[in-house]
Parts: sequence; C-alpha cells; structure tokens
Amino acid sequence: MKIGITCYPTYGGSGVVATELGLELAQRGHDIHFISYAPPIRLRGPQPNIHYHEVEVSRYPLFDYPPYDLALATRMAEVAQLYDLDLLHVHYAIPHSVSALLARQMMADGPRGRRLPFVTTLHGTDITLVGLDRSYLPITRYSIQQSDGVTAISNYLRDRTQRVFDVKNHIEVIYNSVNCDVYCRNPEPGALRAEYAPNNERILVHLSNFRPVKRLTDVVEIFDRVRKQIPSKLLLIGDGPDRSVAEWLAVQKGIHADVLFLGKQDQVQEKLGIADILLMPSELESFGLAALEGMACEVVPIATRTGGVPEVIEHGKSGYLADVGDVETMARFAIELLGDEDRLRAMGKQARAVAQSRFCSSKIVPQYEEFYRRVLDGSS
Ligand code: GMT
Repeated sequence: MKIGITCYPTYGGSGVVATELGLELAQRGHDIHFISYAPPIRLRGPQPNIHYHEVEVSRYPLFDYPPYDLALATRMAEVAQLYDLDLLHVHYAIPHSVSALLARQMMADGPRGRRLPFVTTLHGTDITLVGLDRSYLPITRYSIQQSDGVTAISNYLRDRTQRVFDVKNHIEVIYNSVNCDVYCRNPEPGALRAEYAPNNERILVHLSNFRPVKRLTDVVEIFDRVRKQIPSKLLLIGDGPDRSVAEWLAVQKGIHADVLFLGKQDQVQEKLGIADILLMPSELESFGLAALEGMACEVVPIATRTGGVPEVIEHGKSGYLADVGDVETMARFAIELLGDEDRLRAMGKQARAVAQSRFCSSKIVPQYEEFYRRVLDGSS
C-alpha cells in the first residue's frame, strides 16, 4: 500500500507512535510518505520505502495565525496525486483530521475524481483536553465522524470519545506498540551505568515532554523519598514547560546532583536498557507509551491508576499503580522493590514478557494493515 502519514513531529508519544508505525510498515514493503512541517523526531536518516514531504506555511503580514491546516491539506492532496497514495493516516485529531477531510474532498472533486480515504488515530489529549475546548469540539467531532476509519490507542480512550463526543461511528482499539528487538535490556550495562551511577547507585528514570499533565514535580518528590533510603540517581529524559520548576525543587531539596536532566534523546532505549525503575505519576495517560518502552527494557514501571494505564500495567505483576498524587505509596513501592534484587529482576522480566506478548510491533502493525484493508474495502 502507499500510505501518507501525518503526525506532530515534535517530542511526544503520538509522533513517536506514528513514526515507528511508518518505519515498521516500510520494512514490510509499504511505501510510506510522512507529511508534516518538520521531519518526525524518530525518523532516522534515509531509509528504503520512506519519503518525507515538508509542509511550507507562507507567512504574510496579514496572517497573525498562519493557516497550517490549509497548507497541510494542500500538501496532502498534492502528495496523494503525485505518488498515487491509497490512503492517509493521521495521528492526533486536531487539526490533522480536518486537513485530511479537505484533502479527500479536493481529490474527489479534482480532475481524476479519485477516492482518498483517511484513518484518524486518537491519542489522548486531542480528546481529553484540547478536543473539549469549545472552540475545537464541534470540528473535532465532525472530522472524527467524517473519517473513513477511526482508531483509539486504548479502550479507555475509545469509551471516553464515544461518551463525551457522542460519535456514532465504530472506533477500533489498536494498542500502541514497541519494537521488542530494539527496546530490550542492555546485556552489558556496566560502562553506561557507571557513567550515571559511579558508586553503583540504583537508577530511576522518567521520560516525557515535561508538560503539567506528567506531574514532573511528583517524580522529584518520589525520588527524594527513595534516595533517603537507597543510594540512587534519577535520569530525566525529555524537556518541556515544567523543567525549571522540577529543577528548582531538586535544588531546594538538596538532591540536585543526583537528578540528571539528559534533555531530549533520540535513542531512549539505550538509557532505558540500564535503568531499574520507571516513574510515570501522570495526572492522565490514555495509554502511557513511556511505561511500555520501559517494560520492554525490563524496567519496572511505577505509575498512576489513570486513563488507559491499567490496560498496560497489571498492578503487582508487571509494575505498580497508585492514585494520582500519592507520592508516598509510589515511593514505598520503589523502596521495597529496590531493596529486593531478585524481585526487581523477576518483575522486570515479567514486564518484558507482557510487552512481548501483547504490545510488540510484530503483533500490532498487522492490525493496522488489516484495518487499512477494511477501510479500502469500505467495510471498516
Ligand atoms: O501526552 C501528551 O502530552 C500528548 C500525547 C502525545 O501526542 O504524545 O500523548 C498521548 O498519546 C500517547 C501516544 O499514543 C499516549 O501514550 C499518551 O498516554 C497520551 N497522553 C495522554 O493521554 C495525556
């Protein structure tokens, strides 16, 4: 198939999911055309069957708000025409599904009167936060209803979309995935561990875009409690608006030297592959891709019981769950686990086994292929 994929190219789970999906599909012989305003963050150099088409947004003095969604629609239709795309797959409803809807209309009304179906994948904040804003809700609902196929990354997100948006079309749940060959434990962790933890301290890790929904200060609070009991280091991967408040909290607590801000990283699996515990104390996660990436690397996730997270982490088996804001309980789970090496490693292996059996790309990508076929047949 020839598939156009649009996503946010910046640091965030939906862009990661879209890019990894495109790379996997390309390896399976499909022709993949990424269409966005910048190369997606995890797109690594030229690769067979992968193409990238940049969307140029003209800036005129009249435009206080340059109309990206229109430029994107135009580029989608152009690329579809030039490369004979079979369908568009957009990740994150706002504004991508509206642009795809316009592109589909342009193609249908164009000289060749051609069908260009589009699939919308809902990721979370496009529904739970942004989509609920009154200025976006009606058009988000409309573009979801108009999609030729809709997928959601968890049952939680599907149910919430149906309930809050009152959309009637079928929403297929296709879970996020991880490449289990790339994301795995580092078999020789010694040198890298020594770089971050020279005195053989334990390593906790957090990976996100540091937005308020991630509750980065809770990560620091949990780490502070753990560090008082067990010598440890905290690796913070990513960047975003809450970085300075978290940094300042670490300074106030006198633990700044043990909190390592690594910034945005391309090869996150290298850092995950040496860590012991992953902290994800988010206010809300529709899935929690970072936890899954950690699990594939045998890193035990300690997270909040929110949104779609319980669909990914089974409490007490492949990780631990606590209520949002309950930093005491999350710290207690970490201290107990770090104090028992055998249990820590056994649970890490159990977490990987879950990632492998339920969320490996080799299992999930065929579900997208099958869904595309149904969309092309008109039977989705
Ligand atoms: O988390 C965000 O800030 C936005 C969004 C994104 O674009 O990365 O994340 C959502 O999509 C991820 C990938 O499907 C999910 O793993 C996250 O759980 C989801 N975030 C929320 O629901 C808050």
